[in-house]
Amino acid sequence: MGRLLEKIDSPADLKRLTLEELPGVCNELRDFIIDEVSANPGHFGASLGVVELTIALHYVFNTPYDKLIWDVGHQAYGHKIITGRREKFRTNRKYKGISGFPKILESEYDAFGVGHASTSISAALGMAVAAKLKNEKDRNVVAIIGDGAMTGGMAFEALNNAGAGKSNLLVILNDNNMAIDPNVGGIHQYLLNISKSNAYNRFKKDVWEGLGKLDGFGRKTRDFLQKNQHAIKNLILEENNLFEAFDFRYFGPVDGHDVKYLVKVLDDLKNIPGPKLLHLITKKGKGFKMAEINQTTFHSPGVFDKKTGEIYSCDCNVKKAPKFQSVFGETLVELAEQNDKIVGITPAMPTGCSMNLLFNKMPHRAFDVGIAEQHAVTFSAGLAAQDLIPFCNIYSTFMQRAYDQIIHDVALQNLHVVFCLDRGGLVGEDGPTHHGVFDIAYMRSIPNIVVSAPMDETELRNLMYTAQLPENARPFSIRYPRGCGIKPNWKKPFKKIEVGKGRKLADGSDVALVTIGKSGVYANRAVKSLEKKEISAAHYDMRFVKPLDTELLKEIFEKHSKVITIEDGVIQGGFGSAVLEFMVENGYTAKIKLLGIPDRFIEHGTPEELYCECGIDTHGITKTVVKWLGE
Ligand SMILES: Cc1ncc(C[n+]2csc(CCOP(=O)(O)OP(=O)(O)O)c2C)c(N)n1
Repeated sequence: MGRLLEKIDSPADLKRLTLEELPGVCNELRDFIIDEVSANPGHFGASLGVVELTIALHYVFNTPYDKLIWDVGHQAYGHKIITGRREKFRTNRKYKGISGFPKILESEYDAFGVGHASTSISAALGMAVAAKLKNEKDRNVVAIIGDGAMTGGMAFEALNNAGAGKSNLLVILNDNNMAIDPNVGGIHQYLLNISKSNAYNRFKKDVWEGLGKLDGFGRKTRDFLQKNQHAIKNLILEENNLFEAFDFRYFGPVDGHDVKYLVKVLDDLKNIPGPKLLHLITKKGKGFKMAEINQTTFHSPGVFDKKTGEIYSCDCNVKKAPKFQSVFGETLVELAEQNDKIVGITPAMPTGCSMNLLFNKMPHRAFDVGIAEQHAVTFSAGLAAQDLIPFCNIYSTFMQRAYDQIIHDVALQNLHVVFCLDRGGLVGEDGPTHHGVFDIAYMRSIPNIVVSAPMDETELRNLMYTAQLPENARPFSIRYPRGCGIKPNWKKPFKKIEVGKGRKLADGSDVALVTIGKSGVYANRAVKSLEKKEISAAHYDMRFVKPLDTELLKEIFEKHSKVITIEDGVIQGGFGSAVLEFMVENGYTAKIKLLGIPDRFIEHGTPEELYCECGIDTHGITKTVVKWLGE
């Protein structure tokens, strides 16, 4: 580790350095991130892109009294490292280690917990208003938001609100031209245009730098800006500046990799009242060549060689079974080839969910709508209202954003939208902000909708096929987990699955294991390990949470006096609850146990560690059965 960084245990240590030493600290911080993340995987390119900004922010602002709110938070590794977590950083994203995202409970420097995009300006505005109400006039509040996160509606709701309120708030727009995949849409184009516009460069040169030369970006600049608001505003309005239209003062674009210049700029902005937006141009992956070139892959690359950038892939046993994500992507292309009504919609996750396969094959039938889950759902509803069949793929956790749209725009009108909920269940290292554990519960309470979860990739393929058939022209949700399935030979001819029909996978007499989705894989293995203990367990994979297979449930409750439901979603209101409701309503009196995610937030760790913690892996299920039968 570099000699400067090793002495930085808090921002106070950073502040002891001279301005001239800051580029050196940036180099060391960058090297540290490369060393650590190449060996202990996590988000990568985004943190490299904000190294200079991170150093400048903590150098200029009085953190933790001043509040920094990082949008999404995947870019905050540098922030964590210089705010007392350098040593702990080797536990980043590990079970019981520090979180990969800012988290209030982890550090006083983490002003706000994040993980989902586009929340920073709202939260920062809340804090700025609170500071005003509490008469804390000297408190600065800064939101740092990427151009990707800026495509989310919430960011604009907050800009709209903040501009009207005149609160002291600085929004830093970290514009690297990328989300995970290349950024899309009108805002993206607008930002590109302003960063290239001569008028803005002239503004920067004449007004900003010119004044800076006079007084080092100090008091005179501020006085000038305050006195000449009108003139400056006019200069900007000539260009119809979007942020000025929200009553923000716009500054930029500025090179986000010039740390000394950033310090000067931030120092000036600190004392200018009202809502301000500083537009920085940065490069995602800055300083690591492969990450600069291949920005999507190096968003979160896994373990890699820190010299060559070679990625040691393997979060998946490729030889045995493909990822659910690849199965989704390939199946969507196959179905789209057969049915020209099918279109694909993703809110900014084409690579993550593998819809990029459809983008490559049929770009006119695939839509990346930006980080805009609510819009993605209602946009899909519009397509469906005109007789197309949208496959709207949204990660389970991000679908939480679009709950009203599912109800109001899709289900109420009984439109034929196929929701593919990726990353269902415990996702692992991303932790509680990203676990997809609520969807079964939140989907099953909605009328009209089919709620399904395949146990393996063949089932996923067949459910996708089933969902687009004309006879199933209604809202249809298919949730599946991250990672690999279990079947090497999944690509068989499509087979229709009857909606609301489950299946019996094993006969048994001592207990019935009733599962949904991938939990069936663990239960299946548990049945075998129970056999060795001379316990005879039946196993039913229900496939559908809604409509439930009532015939199969009748069989289960008639044959079994002990029933265990297993799901990788929340127990409250989930699949087990549905089975329990059925049991009570139909007068059955079996002893029933509901296994699933308990009523608390599950932290981060490997999926195996977390499934074990919740007792829903093979070992946990086996243990529960043995104990229960022994009671
Ligand atoms: C609501 C929501 N949808 C999707 C994501 C997944 N996601 C994480 S980072 C990211 C891209 C963010 O782009 P940007 O804000 O520009 O930051 P950058 O990575 O480019 O620094 C996306 C889509 C998310 N975190 N939250």
